[in-house]
Amino acid sequence: MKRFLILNGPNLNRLGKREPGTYGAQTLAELEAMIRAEAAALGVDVRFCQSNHEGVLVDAIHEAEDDALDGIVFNPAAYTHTSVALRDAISAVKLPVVEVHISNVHSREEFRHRTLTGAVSRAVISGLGFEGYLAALRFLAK
Ligand code: CA2
Repeated sequence: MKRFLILNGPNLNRLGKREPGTYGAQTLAELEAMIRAEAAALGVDVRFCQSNHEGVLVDAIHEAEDDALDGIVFNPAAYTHTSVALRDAISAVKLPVVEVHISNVHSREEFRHRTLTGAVSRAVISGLGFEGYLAALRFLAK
């Protein structure tokens, strides 16, 4: 059975609590339940990690490779636009990473248009809401 890491970056633990206009009204727990249901339908295994700390996210990427997972669905959140460390971590592993953003970063502030991590990811999905995570998982599961 293929195995995937669903990795979420800073502040995404606050989903559903503020800014519903940008990120929707559903919580991280509800997002994870949706992904679990999709994984069951696809016949794949998923594990989840959310952290507000850059180094923890770097370690999670390395561990996914060490554990021979088959890919990562990654929303680096604000680190998307700033983190050379996360970009290097993605480059340092062989497994495919699909970057997901709930909002369309290209229709927002200019500082969100640049994605350091997306440039070294297999693909970037932005603006499909929670559906983006499911689309990424479906792609990786093929
Ligand atoms: O659209 C996305 O998924 C983002 O990765 C979300 C990040 C943002 O910095 C990126 O530019 C785009 C922010 C996540 C913050 O999540 C919150 C959730 C609820 C309330 C406040 C923030």
